[in-house]
Amino acid sequence: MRYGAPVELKPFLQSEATRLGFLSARVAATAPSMSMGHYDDFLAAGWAGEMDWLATGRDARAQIETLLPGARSVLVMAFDYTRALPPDPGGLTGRVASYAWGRDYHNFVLRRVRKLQAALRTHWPGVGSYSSVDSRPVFERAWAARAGVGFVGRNACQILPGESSRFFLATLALTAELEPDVPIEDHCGRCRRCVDACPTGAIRPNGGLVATRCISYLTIEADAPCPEALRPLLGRWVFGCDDCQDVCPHQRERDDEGELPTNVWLDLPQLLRQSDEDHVARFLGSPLRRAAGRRLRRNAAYVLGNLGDRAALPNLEAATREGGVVGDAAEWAIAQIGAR
Ligand code: B12
Ligand code: SF4
Ligand code: SF4
Repeated sequence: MRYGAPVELKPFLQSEATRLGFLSARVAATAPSMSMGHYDDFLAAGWAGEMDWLATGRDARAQIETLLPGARSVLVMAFDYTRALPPDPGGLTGRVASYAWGRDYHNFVLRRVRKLQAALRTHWPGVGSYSSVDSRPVFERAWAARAGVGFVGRNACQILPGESSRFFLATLALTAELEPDVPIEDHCGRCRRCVDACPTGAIRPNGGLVATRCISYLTIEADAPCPEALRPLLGRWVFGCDDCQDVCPHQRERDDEGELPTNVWLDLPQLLRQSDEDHVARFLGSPLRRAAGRRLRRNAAYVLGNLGDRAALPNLEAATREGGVVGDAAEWAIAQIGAR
């Protein structure tokens, strides 16, 4: 058999993936091995910042066979999360990036991949598999690019031309050799909208993201205080950022039907007063739980400083007593408000 697996396996997996709600499911071959040039340059430039797990997981990303011995193919799936932005309530609120609204995608996307794995085990018990949704050392965007799920946008996102980049990636490495799909060509052309729109200048005009300048890194991943020069540029982002996707022409109209998503606009004084325990209880089952309580309190203080409203002063003054990164952020915010 040409591809070393029953020819029906690929269409079976693709139709199951569609039935499970995935927008796209395409195949990449594991050979030749993954080119790690961009990744190594990224690490060498120090753009991983505090995300040391990007360095420790580097070799597994280069050789998926270390995660699944005998891996021959990777099925790469896209799960759409496009939703319309609910109206801005104004006042002392901060905005959350759309990928983190509502329930935690790590759970509901992975659950679907596990169902696909169960179907695979039932019908093809001899085929080994290894799944990943964001939290394992798999080079997901590179597999997606190789499978042609989307093209690599200048903003570093995988983008389905004319459709969206608002989708999660899920991968299923397989020991079966499936017919690979082909990559899709660049669709950025001479567009530079994301480069111009990025508040912190994190997107390099010729590609590559300085992650340590990205608001998503600064608000979610970094424990350290945000460099002072970047704090005003956070604007109202309290968790993640969508600016480089919002301006991209490859976004279709967002569906605003159905229930309004939760955790879109957060009340900042409430966030600032929230203890670590309250944080864990409130954001159970939400991606917001990933940022420790103190990171969200710190971010809330930065955004309050940017809003410049004196009504925030009592909460900020109380937050200075916490000291550390939160106290520092609260003092900075008070000075910002005073300067106005
Ligand atoms: C670390 C990480 C981050 C970091 C660093 C992001 C980055 N660009 O490296 C931070 C915290 C900043 C981040 C932010 C976001 N992330 Co993130 N993140 C990851 C994670 C865990 C690893 C990414 C990684 O390996 N980075 C290292 C660099 C080298 O890799 P890369 O960007 O993936 O590289 C590709 C391209 O950028 C390109 N490239 C890299 N360098 C260069 C240089 C040149 C010159 C050229 C031409 C190309 C090029 O080649 C690579 C292969 O295609 C993945 C999940 C995973 N396990 O892979 C999710 C993942 C990439 N993130 C995701 C999401 C949703 C986001 C945010 C949109 C969240 C938000 N709204 O705040 C932002 C988007 C920011 C952006 N513009 O990229 C999705 C992306 C889905 C998609 N459609 O692309 C992923 C795949 C998670 C998932 N399973 O869905 N993220
Ligand atoms: S997510 Fe925001 S800060 Fe990060 S690259 Fe995109 S626009 Fe810039
Ligand atoms: S905004 Fe323009 S340059 Fe940036 S990713 Fe979209 S198409 Fe490419």
